[in-house]
Amino acid sequence: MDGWWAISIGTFTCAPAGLTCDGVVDTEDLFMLLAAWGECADPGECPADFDGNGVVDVDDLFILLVNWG
Ligand SMILES: [Ca+2]
Repeated sequence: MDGWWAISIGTFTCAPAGLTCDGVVDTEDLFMLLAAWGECADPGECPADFDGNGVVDVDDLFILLVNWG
């Protein structure tokens, strides 16, 4: 489990699971994740797909919630 977690974090220049890059994971990031929910049209341009599996789903939501705050 540590493997995919580290790879996911390594792709970000912001805080882990911080989609707005404002230094905090909050409702704005949650709304961005929900807006991107489902299959990624372009997996290379899918920042809410934290685990990199090509789909924004409950696993990515869990990662966001773990990094909340
Ligand atoms: Ca995913």
